[in-house]
Amino acid sequence: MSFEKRLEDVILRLFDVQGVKFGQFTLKSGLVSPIYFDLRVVVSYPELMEDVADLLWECRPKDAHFTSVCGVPYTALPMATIVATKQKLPMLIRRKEEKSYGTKRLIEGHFKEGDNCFIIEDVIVSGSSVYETAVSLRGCGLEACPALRCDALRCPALTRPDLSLLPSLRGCGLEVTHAVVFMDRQQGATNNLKNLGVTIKSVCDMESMLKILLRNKKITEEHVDSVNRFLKESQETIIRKQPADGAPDKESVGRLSMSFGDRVATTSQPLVRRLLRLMEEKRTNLCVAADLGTARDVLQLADKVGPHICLLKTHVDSISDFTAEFPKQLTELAERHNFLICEDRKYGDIGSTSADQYSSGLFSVSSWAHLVTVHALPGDGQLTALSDRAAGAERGALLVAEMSSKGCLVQPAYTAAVVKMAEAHPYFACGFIAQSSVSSDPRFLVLTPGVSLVSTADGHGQQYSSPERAVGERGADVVIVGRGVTRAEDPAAAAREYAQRAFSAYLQRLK
Ligand code: 5BU
Repeated sequence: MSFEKRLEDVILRLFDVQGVKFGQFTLKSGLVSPIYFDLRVVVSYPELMEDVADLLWECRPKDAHFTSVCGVPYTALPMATIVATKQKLPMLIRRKEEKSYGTKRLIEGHFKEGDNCFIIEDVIVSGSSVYETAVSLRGCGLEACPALRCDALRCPALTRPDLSLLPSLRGCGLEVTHAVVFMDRQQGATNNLKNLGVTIKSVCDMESMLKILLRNKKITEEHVDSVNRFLKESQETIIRKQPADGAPDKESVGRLSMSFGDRVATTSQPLVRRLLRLMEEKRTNLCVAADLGTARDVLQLADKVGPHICLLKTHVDSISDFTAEFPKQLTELAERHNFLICEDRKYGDIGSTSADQYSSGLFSVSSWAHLVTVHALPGDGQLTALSDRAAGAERGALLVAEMSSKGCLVQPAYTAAVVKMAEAHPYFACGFIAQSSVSSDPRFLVLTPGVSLVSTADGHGQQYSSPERAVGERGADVVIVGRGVTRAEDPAAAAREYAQRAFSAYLQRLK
């Protein structure tokens, strides 16, 4: 029997056992809906339950390789169990009760770093339950992972998703890229989840279910009209966090409304995790652009501003007396003051050339810079080439999505394509250099240059705004300040002030 015929048969049987109801129903999101789709009933009808599970499995993305399956508790658990046993696919269970990641297990079942777990869910409205499950699966392993405290964190599993090549380190984060749901209520979940890095496939949506029920004279045109009216008015759902007591809280989940600390669990990219933690703990989201001409000056500046920054940005090819000693000393300062280093090299050539520039030559950037900036222009071959040269070290790239300079040629379509490229390479792309909130994905950092409290322009195209504007209005996570600090009479005091103002703006944004 064709998929469509089997779906029709399942929908009609579900209707007969009251899996579809019409009336007034308050959904988890607070919306009052004229229709309720309730897959919980299938546990009483084993054949129907098996048919639902079979349809779910058939809708999985055929080009992706999954190493485990996890049903969102509780309704989807039996269906995930059927899929797991029929397909001989290991299953994981996410505990619903545990709120924090602590020492108690949040995920039951055995898994290893980089395993790609495929989520099964019954119904999606905003997608928040799938999101919570994805966060647990992505983050839980890492929190529990002893590798976090040692060099094992550098396991290739976390830098490239090539599962077949992995050594067997236990306990790192799971990849979650796809979920299959039975019913998409067409209220924004697919888009919400896409922004969080989870692609959704659905067996059925409201529209096709209503068509089936109408065709078979189970419902009337009035039913269809009332559901369509409701759907039209309530398409823009947002994902809400669910506190332990079950009541939705007010905070929506997206980059701008999440704290740096909460975002740690949304990604398994080790450098992003480290920087988010550092920013939260050190209470700074300031990057100083150390644009000075000699190694001594850059090192002196780094020592002075070190206590106030999360990141130091360099242009090493502007340092007249660069030697291999410079990165060594800078690394010592970074460790002493707890900041990371970004070389603003803006690679932009074919992959092979950029990779050579990155990992060899006088500067040997890959050996010391945690982050590098990259133009997306050449295509993503450049990203994979750089990532290969990073050779499993804790490294990443920031993609230039927009520039601060007047007359910059970047167009919105280009920026959107840059964001897409990062989404396709989350193991190496850590975020963006941008002037606006180019992505709401909490896995990515947005860093904004062109910040100053003393100038509005520099006479050569640079355009400045304040830390408050950059963070509060434009959506920067990190502000990049160069001359506002380097040319200040007291660079340490200036850095302190920029850091305080940028971090206050971030705290204000969270409110
Ligand atoms: P300033 O002195 O605060 O203007 O320095 C800004 C730094 O950020 C400088 O190192 C630039 O190379 C860097 N930058 C920028 O200003 N604008 C951009 O769009 C990008 C980088 Br990308």
